[in-house]
Amino acid sequence: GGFVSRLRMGEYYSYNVLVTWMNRIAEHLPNLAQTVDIGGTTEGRRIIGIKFGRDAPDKKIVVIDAGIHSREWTAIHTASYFINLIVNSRETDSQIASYLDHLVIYIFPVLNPDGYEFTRTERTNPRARMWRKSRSLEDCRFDGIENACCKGVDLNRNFGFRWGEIGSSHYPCSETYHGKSAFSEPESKALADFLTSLKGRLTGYITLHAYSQLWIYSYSHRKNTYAPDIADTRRVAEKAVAKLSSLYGTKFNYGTGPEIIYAFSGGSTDWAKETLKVQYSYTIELRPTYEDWNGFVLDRNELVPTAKETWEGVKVVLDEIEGT
Ligand code: ING
Ligand code: ZN
Repeated sequence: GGFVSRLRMGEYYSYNVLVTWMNRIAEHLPNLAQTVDIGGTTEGRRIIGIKFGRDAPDKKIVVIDAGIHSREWTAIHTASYFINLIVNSRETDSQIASYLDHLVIYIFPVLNPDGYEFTRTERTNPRARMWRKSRSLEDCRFDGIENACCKGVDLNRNFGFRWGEIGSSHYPCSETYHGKSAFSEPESKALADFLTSLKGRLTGYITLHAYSQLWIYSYSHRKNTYAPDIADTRRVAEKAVAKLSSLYGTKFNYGTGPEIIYAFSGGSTDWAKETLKVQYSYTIELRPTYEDWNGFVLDRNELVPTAKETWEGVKVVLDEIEGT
């Protein structure tokens, strides 16, 4: 059959299907896209993303990722939706055409493919769908009763800014285990090394999570601690959530972690802001609100609207970067 760049949206796909799809896009549209491999995972998978836009030394770069937490399938769907939209609307949507002319955009739909495949395929453990961490090999620590050993590191607690300070755990069996040391995990190290290689041109870094309807900026380890350009960061966040709401009325809060959800450290966006001085470094928590008890499992008919409204917000950031 012919080349089909369009993936049917509103559904979940295996990591293999997503990678095969990205490779086909790159193969058939070499002037539009290339795939990138930033490193391997604990279980030996490759972390693959797609790069849009012709590279040039003066072009600003935006990186969007999802799936650092495996159970957050809606984020993975949203990143896939962005890829699908860029590929299939590039000739009909002048705004997307303009982004492709002026920017370089990387999208990594699944940063933690080991965890994602575990949530998809593990049948004997009924809690596997709710797995958040990587699938790193067991670490052990005495918990007061016994030497407790567990697999998996919370990759969004493993980055090297204020690592282990707050909102994470040194117990390997915890959901928010921060790992043995900063960047002890191949997945977080791969992303950090990749982002570092873009230094100077990396102007936007957006990581998609679920859930709580939040637009989070730096810094999240302590209240009233900001980067010097906080006024601009806040202005763009406010604008983005307003634009996002305009589609279906979905309300997002914006602020730092301790302002709107909880203090935590070792996440990717604070590290990118502090170490790489990324102008727009945002963590987005998609639908639903935190009041939903089972927000990782979204009704399928909400998947496309979730992605669409998020794209409205992301476009605000892209427009700022394109215009600056
Ligand atoms: N939420 C983020 C987490 O890593 C977060 C929350 C991100 C808080 C950034 C503050 C700053 O815990 C999810 N859903 O993973
Ligand atoms: Zn998350």
